[in-house]
Parts: sequence; C-alpha cells; structure tokens
Amino acid sequence: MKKTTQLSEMFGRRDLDFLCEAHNGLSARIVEEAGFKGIWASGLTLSGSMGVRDNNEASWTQVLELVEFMSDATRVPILLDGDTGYGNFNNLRRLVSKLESRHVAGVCIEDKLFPKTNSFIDGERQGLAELDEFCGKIKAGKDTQRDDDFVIVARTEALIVGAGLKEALNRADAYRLAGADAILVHSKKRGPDEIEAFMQEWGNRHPIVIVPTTYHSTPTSRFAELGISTIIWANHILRSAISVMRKTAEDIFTMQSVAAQEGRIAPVSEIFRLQNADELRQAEEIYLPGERRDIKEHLAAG
Ligand code: SPV
Ligand code: MG
Repeated sequence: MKKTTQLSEMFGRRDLDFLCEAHNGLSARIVEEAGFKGIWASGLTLSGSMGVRDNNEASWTQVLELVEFMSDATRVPILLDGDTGYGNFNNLRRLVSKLESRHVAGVCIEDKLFPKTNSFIDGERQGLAELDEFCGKIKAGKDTQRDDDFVIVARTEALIVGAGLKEALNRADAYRLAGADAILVHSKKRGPDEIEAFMQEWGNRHPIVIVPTTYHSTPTSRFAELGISTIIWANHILRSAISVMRKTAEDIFTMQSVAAQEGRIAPVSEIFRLQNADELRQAEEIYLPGERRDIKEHLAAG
C-alpha cells in the first residue's frame, strides 16, 4: 500500500494509533523496526540533531533533504512537522509538491508566525496566524497535492498561547472546513484537562491528534476513551540518544579507553545491518562479477 494511503487510513480509523519521532534515516529505521506504523519527523528533533534551534534556523530545503533520507530508509509513512509551512500559502504549495516527490506521506502545519518558536518556549508570547490566512494555506496545500491520499494535518496553538478553549474549537472547526485531514490540538499542561475539555465539545467531528509530552503520565487508555485518533510521541528518540551518547562520551573521556563500552553499545555490525550493507554485497555479486575477479587477480599478482 502507498505510504500516503497508509497514513490517511490511520487518520480514518476510529481506533487510537501512534506516530513516533525520528530525526534522520537511522533513527527512522529504528522506529520502524520497533513496530510503529508511522513516523513523526519532528521539527524540534530534526533541528536539534542538526545542532540548531527550533526557530526555522535550518532552511526548508535542509529539512527536506533530511526527511528524504528518512523516507528512503523506511517503508512506513512519515508525517513531516512542517512548522508554519515556511512562509505563506505559496511556500506551502511548493513544500507539498516536493514532499510528494520524495514519498513523504503528509505534512502538519501550525497556526503560528514564521519564524516559529517551539511551543514550550515562551508559549504565551507567540502570536497566532490570522484565521482566514491559515485556512487559505490549508486549502492551497490540499489543492496542490497530486495524490488524493497525501495528508495535511492542521495544528492549532490556541491553547499554547492561552487563547482558550473557545478559540481552539473555533479554529479546529475552521481548519476542518478548509480541508485538513486531521486536527492537531497542542497543549502544554501537566495534565490532560485541556484536551479532555476540548474532546467533550468536539465529539467525533474529525480526527484529533495530540502530543502528550508534558501530560505524559496520563494513561494512554484515557486518550482512547476520549476518542483521540493519533498520539505523537514527539521527541523521545532524540532524548534517549542524547542520554546514551553523553554517557558514552564522558566514560570514554574519563577512562581513556573504549574497552568498557563493548557489550553495552551496539556492535559495528549493527550499523552495517541498519545500513542494509548485505543488499549491496548481493548486488555486487550480480553486477560486478568481472570487476571482482579483476580485483582478485590484481591482488594475487601482487
Ligand atoms: C515537534 O516535535 O517539533 C513539535 C511538537 O512540534 S512540540 O515540540 O511539542 O511543539
Ligand atoms: Mg515542531
């Protein structure tokens, strides 16, 4: 099944589904192998892995290049965190075309202003996009996609900026009517109360996506009860990598030896496996027989 169809069916289903964050080709493959049916290409962790801030410091073509590596490395669909769409409706149109050409299954755009800031940094001080302008952006994206199953998720930051439940509901409904395939409602509360209140009013009008980074202790079953469509575990793969990379680097520095690391870190062969090195060896047997023989003869002749 096409990646776009897999993702659009995920949002079409009534049961709870999950997307897990990845930030490069390798982590995307690890997430896929863990069993996830889809990947969240997080703006925070893509930028973090590049060592820059989540403020559109990486250009959109740099993001595109990274997500292309992720797409090439995996068979499950990727939903790109497309921030604000990197500009106005016209920038989003170009992004949608380029994502389709790289087999990225969908994009999520948020109703903030370019350049954006991560929702967990001074959330209340960030401005919201003008409602009609954002609806036009959604419509432009939907009109641009060539594949009917390409997914556009519209994300409202109304709760993040403190604009309240009424504004969040109003925006979510406007985005639904503008053609969004699902609505991401973001909250930075420590508990699920904002999301619960939203879902009580929303019912099952349209698929809802949430990012329970701050309200992580709420049992997942509660979100299923509320009728949430999809949960995004948005940053945990990069965060776990940071912890392990730091420990390994510090240990090697202190011990001036790598001996203690063997056994606790992945062997080099695991890098080869994740790179699919076997496939190249097999292809060489098919496509380079003469060359391989030539090399052997050359070596034998010394
Ligand atoms: C991301 O993962 O980049 C997101 C989610 O947009 S958040 O960081 O919570 O804004
Ligand atoms: Mg983001």
